[in-house]
Amino acid sequence: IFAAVEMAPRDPILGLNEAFNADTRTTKVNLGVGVYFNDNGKIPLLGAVKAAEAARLETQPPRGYQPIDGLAAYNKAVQALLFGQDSPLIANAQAVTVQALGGTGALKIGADYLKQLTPASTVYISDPSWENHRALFEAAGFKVETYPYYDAATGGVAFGAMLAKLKTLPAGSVVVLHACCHNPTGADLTDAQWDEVVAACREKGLIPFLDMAYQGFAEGIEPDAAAVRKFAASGLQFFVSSSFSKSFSLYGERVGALTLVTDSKDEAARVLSQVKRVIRTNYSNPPTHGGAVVAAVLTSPELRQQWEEELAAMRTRIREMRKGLAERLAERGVKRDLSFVTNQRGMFSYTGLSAAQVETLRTEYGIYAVSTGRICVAALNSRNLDYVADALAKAMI
Ligand code: PLP
Ligand code: TYF
Repeated sequence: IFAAVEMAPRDPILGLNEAFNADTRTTKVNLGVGVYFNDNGKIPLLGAVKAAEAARLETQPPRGYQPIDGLAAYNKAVQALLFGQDSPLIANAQAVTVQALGGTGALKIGADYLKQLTPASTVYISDPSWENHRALFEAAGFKVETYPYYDAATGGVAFGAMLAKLKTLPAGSVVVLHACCHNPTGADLTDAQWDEVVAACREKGLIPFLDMAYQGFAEGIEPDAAAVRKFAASGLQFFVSSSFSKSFSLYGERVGALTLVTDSKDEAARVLSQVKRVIRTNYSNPPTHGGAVVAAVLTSPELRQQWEEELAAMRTRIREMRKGLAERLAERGVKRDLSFVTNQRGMFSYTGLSAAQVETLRTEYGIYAVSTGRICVAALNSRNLDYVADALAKAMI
């Protein structure tokens, strides 16, 4: 049965890790995968997470099955992060949230459920987008197309072209939107632009699917939820996938959630029953630990405060690295306007480097970036910044 099986291509981002790990140069730098490293180049274990884990293990919790939709306290906390504690959507029980296996798992459950709801729809993702968006929705059976997004000339969003395209889409099209900290470009919409996107979704009868993988990495928990809040206030129905991989530094625990905003409590109950069926036939119910830890942090005033401070520290460090990189590139004679480096938000920057230049960075310097020119700014630190700036400046001049 396996004789004719062909080798599948490696994931363009996760595959880089293997090459990086095999590289023996001590100066190597991994700017490929989207992971936040601290200034010592380590994936942090947040103090709030450590405290919640210690408290949890102390009680030696039994390992029974979770409900199909996961931990209720967790799902409730996710809704408060997305919509704000006082949201009418929460008061009216109009939103359904299920715990999921990371943001990826949330997208997959959402995609599978959408395929049942609206099988003939086409899914539109940004050009460019996180590589896995296309693969996930295609795997769910959808045709996937793109809408214009990135303007290479400005390092910002090609908003006119994006909006014009959205306005041409047939009713019932699914539009995947990055709620903040766009991956891979770091270019986000302004509040006023989000208003126009919400209006276009309403006018054209589109199905918005917001992907929130970096809440807290741009401006803060509340401001980063601006797009989600605008959709929540619009009265439209929509999907949101949440990931806590980065914001809690819990990558391997697979902590995420899928939220569906419906029209009424009654509708929400029916939708939940169907989403549970999708989950049951995928993996039955989610794992316990990660969701329990995140719920414990979010529901304890002290741990929540500690987490917000730790998240702010990650956000601030990324900003400093952006500033440091832009300054060093300018000092090294790069003439191009570098404001895009500091204006782009979240973990990534789109450098404009070609695949060949990225290849040179790897072979000559042991600096790993995605072949599209995306670098993970959150992997820069005070020790590798000069080295990376030297190499990048040579490539950019
Ligand atoms: N969506 C986007 C835009 C991402 O960048 C990521 C990154 O990992 C994900 C979803 C997936 O999140 P997770 O790692 O929690 O599955
Ligand atoms: O874009 C990134 O680097 C992160 C991590 O299939 C990631 O989102 C990359 C690829 C992938 C899953 C996660």
